[in-house]
Amino acid sequence: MTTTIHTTWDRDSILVGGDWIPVTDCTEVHDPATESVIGRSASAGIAHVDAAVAAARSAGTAWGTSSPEDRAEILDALCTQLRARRQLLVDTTVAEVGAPVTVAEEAHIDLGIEILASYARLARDLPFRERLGRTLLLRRPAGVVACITPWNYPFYQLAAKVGAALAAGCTTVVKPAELTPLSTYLFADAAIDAGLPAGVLNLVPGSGRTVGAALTAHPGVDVVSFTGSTAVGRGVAHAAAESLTRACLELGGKSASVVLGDAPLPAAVTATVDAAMLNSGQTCSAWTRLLVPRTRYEDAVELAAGHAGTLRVGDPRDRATQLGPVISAAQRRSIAEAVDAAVAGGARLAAGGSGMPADLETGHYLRPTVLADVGPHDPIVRDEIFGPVLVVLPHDGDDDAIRLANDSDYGLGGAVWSADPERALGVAARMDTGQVDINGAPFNPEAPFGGWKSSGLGRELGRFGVEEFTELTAVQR
Ligand code: TXE
Repeated sequence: MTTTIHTTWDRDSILVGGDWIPVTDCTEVHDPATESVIGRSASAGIAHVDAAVAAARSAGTAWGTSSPEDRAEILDALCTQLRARRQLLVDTTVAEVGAPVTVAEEAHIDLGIEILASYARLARDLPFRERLGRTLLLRRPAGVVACITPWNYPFYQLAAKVGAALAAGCTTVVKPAELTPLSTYLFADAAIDAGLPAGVLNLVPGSGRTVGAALTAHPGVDVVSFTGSTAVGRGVAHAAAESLTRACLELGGKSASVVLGDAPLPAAVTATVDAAMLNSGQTCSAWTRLLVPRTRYEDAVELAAGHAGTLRVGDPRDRATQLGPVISAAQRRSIAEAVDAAVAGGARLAAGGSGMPADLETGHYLRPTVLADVGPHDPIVRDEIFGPVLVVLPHDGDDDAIRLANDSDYGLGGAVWSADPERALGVAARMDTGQVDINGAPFNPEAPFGGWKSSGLGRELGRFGVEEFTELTAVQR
């Protein structure tokens, strides 16, 4: 195994069938903190998509029939190669996402590599052949997986999709978000150095409307794995339905953190604020609705506002920074407009607001914002804002809290806080959502991740994530 680390952020090629092919169209990559150009990425066209899918199909025969142990070894080697590039991956994530360096380290890069390592374990442990009475059940690779990733956690999302696909024996065509393609190039470099056979991973950066749409509708693609907005996700599902291509969709969220009457309020509120503001609020499963007992409402608003006010916003390269900028000027504008509209509609601004932090002039920054006195039908309570914005609502007991938590188009994450673990579990079991954390339990990278309702279709991570990329053949004997 050799390790050749390409440190440049000037990447004008696509990866097809193991070859880097230069393309004429490129797009600039910007740093959301400095607003300056930091690099370049290739922008592929439709013909490149066709070539990438063809390369993935032709590599599929050998990769799909390789042993799970061989695939696990390559995944382990990929982790080793990525660890050798850890600092570069962190620097790249800070630069292209604007994530604070500590968040880039833990939540983007280390967690992404941990997830890949878990897929290596699963490739070894999963029953790809299983007896069911007289039947031998074969769990076989589904074929070519198109992985379309977003800009909020580009490396982590890529690891979650590609790792599962490779473990299952699928080949991949990857399209990163236009705003954040650079860490995906580093992933591809690492895959090559790890000895991943040519064509198993193909990389075609480019626009969603051309490359993304072409992949989604491509007859050579067997599964589309998409993370992004609910609006685009619906379009992906439509296009995939034409050819009955399987679509795994990880979309938006508006998750509730439910504080029950017996919960320690300060711990529950501060943890909810931290979760809502993680990655500048650009986390699909963020707890963006805080539901607290009506009798403790004012205390909760004060605690939330006080804690939000202590969070340090600024240069993502400073280790003391807790919130960096949001991804783009357009994203900043849409968040600020949502906050202004809420305030104009009668919401109380308990912390933050739509303006820039006083000490910052450049960069797409916002202050951590807490809004109170909002109603369950207000857009700020129903819509995914995807910025550092938390709303606080009162509830009148456990049943009412569950009703409010479930009164959402989304169902991705959630939390319950209580001094009584059984009571918390009873509430969690009635929340219509993909994941619920009780009393701040840590993230489990092997637990299924995905949504109910408009939050998507299918599950990522762990064995459930691998199974999304398999087909079943039941052999009767
Ligand atoms: O997402 P898009 P955007 C939400 C969040 C955010 C909003 C808009 O609320 O404010 O979406 O972000 C590709 N066919 N999330 O506009 O457009 C695109 O190139 C196929 C939540 O950036 O959905 C990118 O690679 N693909 C989310 C990916 O889809 C298409 C994370 C996501 O971009 C396409 C990101 C098409 N027609 C945004 N059009 C989460 N669930 O975490 C675009 N794409």
